[in-house]
Amino acid sequence: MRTTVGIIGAGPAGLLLARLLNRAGIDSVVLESRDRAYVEQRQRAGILEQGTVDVLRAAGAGERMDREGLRHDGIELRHDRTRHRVDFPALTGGRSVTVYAQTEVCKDLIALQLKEGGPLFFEAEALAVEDPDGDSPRIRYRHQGRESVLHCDYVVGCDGFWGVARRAIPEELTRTFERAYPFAWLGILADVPPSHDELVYARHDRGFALLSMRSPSVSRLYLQVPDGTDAEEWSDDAVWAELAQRFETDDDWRLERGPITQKSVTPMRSWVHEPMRHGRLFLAGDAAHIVPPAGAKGLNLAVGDVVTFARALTHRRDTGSEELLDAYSPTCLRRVWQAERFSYDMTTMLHRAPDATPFDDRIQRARLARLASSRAAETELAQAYTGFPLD
Ligand code: RFL
Ligand code: PHB
Repeated sequence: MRTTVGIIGAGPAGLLLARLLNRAGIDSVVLESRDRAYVEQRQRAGILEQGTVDVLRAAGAGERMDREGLRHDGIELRHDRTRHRVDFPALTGGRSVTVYAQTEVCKDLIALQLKEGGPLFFEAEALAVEDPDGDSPRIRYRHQGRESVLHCDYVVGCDGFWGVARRAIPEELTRTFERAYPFAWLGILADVPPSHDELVYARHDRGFALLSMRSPSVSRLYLQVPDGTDAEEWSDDAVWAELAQRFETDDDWRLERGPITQKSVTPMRSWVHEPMRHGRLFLAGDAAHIVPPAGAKGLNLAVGDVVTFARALTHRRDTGSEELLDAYSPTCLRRVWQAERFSYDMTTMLHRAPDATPFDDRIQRARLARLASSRAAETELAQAYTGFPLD
């Protein structure tokens, strides 16, 4: 088989890339190792930046998002039983975010790809990328028990943190930057209307908690737990009791409880792989960078990468110029590092490290107090949360 762009991975990065290329008249083939149901049900991100919403809409993938997505004009920061709302449009000249789950983005893009796009193979595992710096790189893959080769003009590794694409880049040409955190998130889905109409990020001496949602009737909540925690260690009652303590306020706000339908633990890391390109192999999304989820940036970064690649390749086709393809890695990395910085700031401001000293606690409180009293500090958070520009 032969194609212009071989895409490894059908997460948000790979699926959106296939859609953008299809709209530009460039053919592609997507190889995904898991089955369709798995990809459509994997619970992950929930927040789309304004720019992500605009991209999905322009790609003709925004119809259900516009109907069912929830526009959010702010978040609440909570600590020491006090509440402070950050008003995004007022601080950013009208920008907001949208609550629309990654599962739904993927379902919409898969349906469009199967209807209008090029081939998308599930249960097709890429084994290796070969000859990435030659004129015609290849993806060796296994599908339905048989090994085959996909010949490409370009390969884009959208295969996430555990993927194989980046292994094709000689180690001596790469550098990775990493920060591991000594805690994780226990995430739950619950059949109960969200207890607040906007997201609540809470700092508490017992640890961080986040109130989010999937719809007007389904809540998504997270608790900071020690690294290595098994979700089964936590009974439903224990989860609700802990959440209630961490969200407690001095007013009459109450946490509504309901049946928990899913429980899982997510480890936390900051990680960047440089460069994001080697010859005709490009990396996009979690294959090249991971952020801790407190900044809600992972999916939005993946979108930024594939928009940058699709533009660069379209420019190459239309003008013959390699200029934008050559700029791919530095262009993406500028935005990636801003998101890394913001995600690190949110994580360290809100989570309690096991070895936190009284000094660290005071600094966290001072950072939160600064946000509640300085428009400049709030503006910085609002701009970063609603999204860094794509260019
Ligand atoms: P994905 O989604 O991991 O997709 C990679 C795909 O590649 C496939 N694959 C292979 N396919 C073929 N051959 C191989 N050898 C393959 N190896 C892997 C995999 O099966 C998979 O389908 O990466 P992508 O597309 O780069 O998307 C990145 C996002 O998924 C990720 O950054 C976000 O989910 C991060 N994230 C959040 N991001 C946000 O923007 N806002 C949020 O609110 C947010 N919350 C979160 C999050 C991530 C979380 N977890 C679980 C890590 C909350 C959580 C709890
Ligand atoms: C989510 O709804 O899953 C979510 C929201 C905000 C975050 C992380 C996750 O910062």
